Amino acid sequence: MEIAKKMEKIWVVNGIEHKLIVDPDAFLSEVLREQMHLVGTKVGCAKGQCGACSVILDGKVVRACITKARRIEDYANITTIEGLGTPQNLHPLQVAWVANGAAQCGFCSPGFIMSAKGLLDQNPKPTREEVRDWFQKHKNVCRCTGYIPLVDSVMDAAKVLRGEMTLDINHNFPADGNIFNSRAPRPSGVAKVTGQWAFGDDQKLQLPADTLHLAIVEARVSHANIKGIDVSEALKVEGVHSVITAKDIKGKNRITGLITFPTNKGDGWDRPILCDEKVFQYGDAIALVAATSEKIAREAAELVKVDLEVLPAYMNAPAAMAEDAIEIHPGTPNTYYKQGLVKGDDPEPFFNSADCVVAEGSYYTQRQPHLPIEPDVGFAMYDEDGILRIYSKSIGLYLHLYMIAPGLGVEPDKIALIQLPTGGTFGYKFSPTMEALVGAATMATGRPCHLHYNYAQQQYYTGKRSPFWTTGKVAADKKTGKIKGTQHEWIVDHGPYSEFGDLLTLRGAQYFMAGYGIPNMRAVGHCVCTNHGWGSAFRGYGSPEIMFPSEVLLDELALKGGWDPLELRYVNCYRPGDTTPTGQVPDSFMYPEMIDILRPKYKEALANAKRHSSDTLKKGVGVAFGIYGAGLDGPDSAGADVELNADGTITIFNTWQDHGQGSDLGTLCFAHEALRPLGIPASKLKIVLNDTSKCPNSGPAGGSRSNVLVGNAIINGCKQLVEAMRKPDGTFRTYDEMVKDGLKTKYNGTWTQPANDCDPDTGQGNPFANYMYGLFMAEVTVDTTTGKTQVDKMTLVEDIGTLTNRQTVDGQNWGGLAQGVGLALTEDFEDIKKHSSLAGAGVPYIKDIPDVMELIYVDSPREHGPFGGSGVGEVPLCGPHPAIINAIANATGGAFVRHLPAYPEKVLAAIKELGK
Ligand code: MCN
Ligand code: FES
Ligand code: FES
Repeated sequence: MEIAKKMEKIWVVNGIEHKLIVDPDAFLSEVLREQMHLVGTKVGCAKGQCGACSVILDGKVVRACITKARRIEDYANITTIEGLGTPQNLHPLQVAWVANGAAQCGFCSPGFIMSAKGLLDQNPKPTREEVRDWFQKHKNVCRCTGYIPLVDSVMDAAKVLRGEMTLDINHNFPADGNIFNSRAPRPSGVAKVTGQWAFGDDQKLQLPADTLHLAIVEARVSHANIKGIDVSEALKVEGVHSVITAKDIKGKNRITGLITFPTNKGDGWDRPILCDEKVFQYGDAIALVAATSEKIAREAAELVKVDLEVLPAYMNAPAAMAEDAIEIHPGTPNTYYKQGLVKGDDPEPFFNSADCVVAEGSYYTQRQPHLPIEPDVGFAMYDEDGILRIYSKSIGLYLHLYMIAPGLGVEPDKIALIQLPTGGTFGYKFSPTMEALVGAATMATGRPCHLHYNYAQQQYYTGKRSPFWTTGKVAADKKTGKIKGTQHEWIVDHGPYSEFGDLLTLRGAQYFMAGYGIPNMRAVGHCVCTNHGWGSAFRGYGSPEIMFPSEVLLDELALKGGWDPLELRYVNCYRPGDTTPTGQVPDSFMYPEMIDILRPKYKEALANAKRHSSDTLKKGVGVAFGIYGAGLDGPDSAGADVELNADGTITIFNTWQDHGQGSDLGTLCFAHEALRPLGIPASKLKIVLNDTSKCPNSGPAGGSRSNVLVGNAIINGCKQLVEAMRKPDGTFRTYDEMVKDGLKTKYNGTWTQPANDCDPDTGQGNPFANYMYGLFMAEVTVDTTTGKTQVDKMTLVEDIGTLTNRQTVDGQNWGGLAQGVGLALTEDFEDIKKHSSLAGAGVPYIKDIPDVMELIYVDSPREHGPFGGSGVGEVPLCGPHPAIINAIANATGGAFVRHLPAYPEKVLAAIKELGK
């Protein structure tokens, strides 16, 4: 018999003495969360890299996930977020976090707030730089906010604590109560900053005692045939309930990839729920162990033996396209979708014309990892009506329902999907991840089943940004700089699963040279199946991948033609009479005005760069456009219900899924504005979001579509209700009068965007009703001895129509720009081992992100936007990386890094190349 030795500890937790029996090797985070149920302390990386678990131990900020219980002395004082403030009595740091919109998804918030408390206890009057140094030292990472509002909040809280200012959470709430187009804070703020917003792993501890915990039996190779699975040893482990394999799945055991175009050579049914015949990528789920705890399930999963015939693994597109490569999905060629672009005349004559300057180059954008701080999580259970309810971080609840139901073998009306409070997705949850796994486990066991990925699994078994390999050519009139024609070819490495691969490939036609009125364009793109991580949506979805070659190529053209890069853009940008690459009339023509706004700042930045460069520290300035359509292609639509309640309140129902961008606040803003005739205060509006059994289909929260699509649907529903309530004399019926007059009290609002699909051969069409436009400027310092680049400042001039909420939009932009810095310089998921942690994959810490990111919005209400608004979520990530690469080239006299990320060695190589 093995004796499980424990230890007695007496700790003072949040001011109260607790006698605890602990496992000496347990981490403080485990004791706090699992034994004391203090789930305000979040665990992200569990490796000491993200600071989500920061608490104060005897006056020092520590990361609880790497602090062993045995090392903590008796009578140690431990303060967690629960001991800092309560919803009724918030600490000034928590107040500032809410008032400044610093909690987006909120997963990092408790850790940051505890870390900041540790700083202010020591230094009541820190400078901004000292705050940044502190968060850097304590490894606090935020993936949503770009860090600026977090530093603002610490500075504000410090002033409050010093008695120099007062602040309450409604500091930014408009005096007239009209929240649309204001800086009102989001309703979920208080729950987030007190650690009470219960994420999926927090909810695990609240599930009934008969819940089973799952672990995945993972593929540890990238391509193989499965010859047999032996689960006998795993089943012998005490606490193991069952091991689920493909044989236990009732349906077709496939998740459909939803083919968009008939020209796709695959059928979309290529992703197994549990691998049956083949392994297609590292980390693939081969079986699930269900046990009484996650620990037991994980240990037993290691005992499952899988007999594999290992096959050659094609880890990038060129390898999978080689002539001797076998088909990854037998029967479907590895290159399975082709997209063309044919606009105007053949541009070839311009490439050979003496009147034109021609530039060309080959570029690569990497497999960027999303790096949310919260790893993937979810669970399933049967309710009393026999409905299989699946809870996850899904940002496409209805979409995923239809993608997984046939594979599981369950009728769509017998399954419901519900979104959990979500700690960021940045698009990876546009793909189903574990929904079908927890669903299959509950169907096989009849019990609630919970699954929690560790951070390595988050990295290798959720989708990534698909790498693009692009070659492009552009010809411009020698005298005027006017672009005459372009040609490009792009190859998409989409990993083994086809989902949305054809749609992603189309983006390569829609956004190459978007923003410029170019008459003649030719291009072809291919989508390729490989054995590296599967491709899923990532903020910008195709645009950052293709605008990188496009916007860097433009700077290469400027250098060759002797033009200033900003002025070359001014000459060519959209003006009335121009059309987009797909032949559509743009919905806004603000670029000339945006360039006029930026020009003086650009000139000043160039002058500064010249003035402050030294022999080895070279400063440079780069600009770029970034554009994205706010919607899914074609006649995309959304629904939202609006109901008048007996007590006079009004409830809005929709599935505007919340990554952290703030669908709660967005819903309230639109509803309040549309219901203004009723004079109802925002406090009388209720929201019911993100449960397919209660809310209509609002479509996925991807393509920055929700502000436009769901916003318009909410307005439509509210207008229907207002009209029904209106009496002939202009006053409004009460609930009782509506019932008496036989009128409905619940209305379904809908909206469909006026758009049509692009053609797979020519790429021509009017795919979106609303676009978002950005003009980016990066100021950088390049150390020419090490190749290291520091981004000193970002400026973004943006045209996104009317703002629904200024604080939300600022937060979206700072966060997106920060991810652009990572895309340009540090982030990748290429080496499966090295890149399977947050730090290993190059997540930007606070000192990697500039503290100055200036945002300027132009006034340009949209015809088809809700109260004039377009989207915002993705546009800030469409152009920062080419602006940074162009700035590096500007600093170094033309060293263009064409292969991302621009690691120091690549910058040095590009500088060396210049000398040749
Ligand atoms: N908004 C606004 N005014 C506008 C446009 C938008 O105030 N003119 C607000 C909206 O009300 C919403 C937010 O900005 O609260 C984003 O709106 P929108 O651009 O319509 O995008 P969605 O709501 O559809 O959200 C999805 C989008 C995408 S596609 C990704 S990826 C993304 C993102 O938003 N991932 C995010 N933002 C994120 N933010 C956080 N914190 N975490 C993520 O994972
Ligand atoms: Fe502890 Fe990341 S540092 S969870
Ligand atoms: Fe910081 Fe989402 S708010 S990670």
